[in-house]
Amino acid sequence: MAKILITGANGQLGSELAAELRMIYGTENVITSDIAGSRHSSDGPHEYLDVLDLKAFEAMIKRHSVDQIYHLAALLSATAEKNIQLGWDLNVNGLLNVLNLSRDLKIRKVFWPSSIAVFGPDAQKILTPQNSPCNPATVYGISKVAGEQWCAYYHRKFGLDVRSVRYPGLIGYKSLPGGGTTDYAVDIYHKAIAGETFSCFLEEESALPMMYMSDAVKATIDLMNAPSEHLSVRTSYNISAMSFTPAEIARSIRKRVPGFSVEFDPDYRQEIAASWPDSIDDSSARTDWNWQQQYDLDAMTDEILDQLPLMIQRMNS
Ligand code: AKB
Repeated sequence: MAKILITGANGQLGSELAAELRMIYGTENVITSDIAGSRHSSDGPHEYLDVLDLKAFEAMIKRHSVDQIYHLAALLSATAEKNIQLGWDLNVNGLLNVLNLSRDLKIRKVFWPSSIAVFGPDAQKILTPQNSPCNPATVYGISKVAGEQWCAYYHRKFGLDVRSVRYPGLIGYKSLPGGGTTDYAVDIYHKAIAGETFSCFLEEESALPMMYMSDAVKATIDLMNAPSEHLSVRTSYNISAMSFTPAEIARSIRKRVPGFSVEFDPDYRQEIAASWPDSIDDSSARTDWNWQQQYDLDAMTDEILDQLPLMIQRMNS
């Protein structure tokens, strides 16, 4: 039976991925860790871990006989832009700790998230191909390009089975994101159900690739379960599900919440968004490990508008 460690598990992706992995592998076989938030979890084993603390990291892997790591601890794009040094340290040196420990302690499989942020203004904007130039305009993007190259290097040089996808913006209702440029697409649903006007920090027509959280969890698990010999990409796979502008998500919400209004007040995050692709070509993922999303924009909107009020009610009761 696998023994899995998730770093940065209190984040938006980590909390949902942990729940799914615990369903598959059993609660006790998935250890969650994080530097932020609660140091304990009633959902299963959880410990405090700073991934830059190599000794503590090594001790945790040994203590739990971990054989798979999902390394999610990172700063997202908007936060990294405000804290360049921490963005680099956490995103790159944290990953190097994972890669070195995984090689030395014979970890069987590693998952590490990259992002559409690896692409910059010179990449093809529409249906950006897997091998488009990676010349990012952000600290976060630079850290992801470096990370992809480190993953490919450790695979080539040491045979480490490290796998990765370039996530688009991830949208879920179970927890709030922190520090991303695509976060507006989560916040907008909260304002819609509260009956409030949403102030959007991106321009009305700023298109970005996006994905519903349950598709992101599915992609992660599908990739980790794929036979190693099927994987032709050892940097990171493009994956895609949908692409929309703030105006389009607002229209989708208005089908269910007719009076919903949005104002546009773009800030520094608009420049980050403008440097990223509008949409992504993910044919390598579809060919190599049968990637297939389940949600489009309206299906996602329906599910979030159904589930979010119930979740808020549960949290308040
Ligand atoms: C962000 O906005 O920083 C992330 C990402 C696209 O990687 N959601």
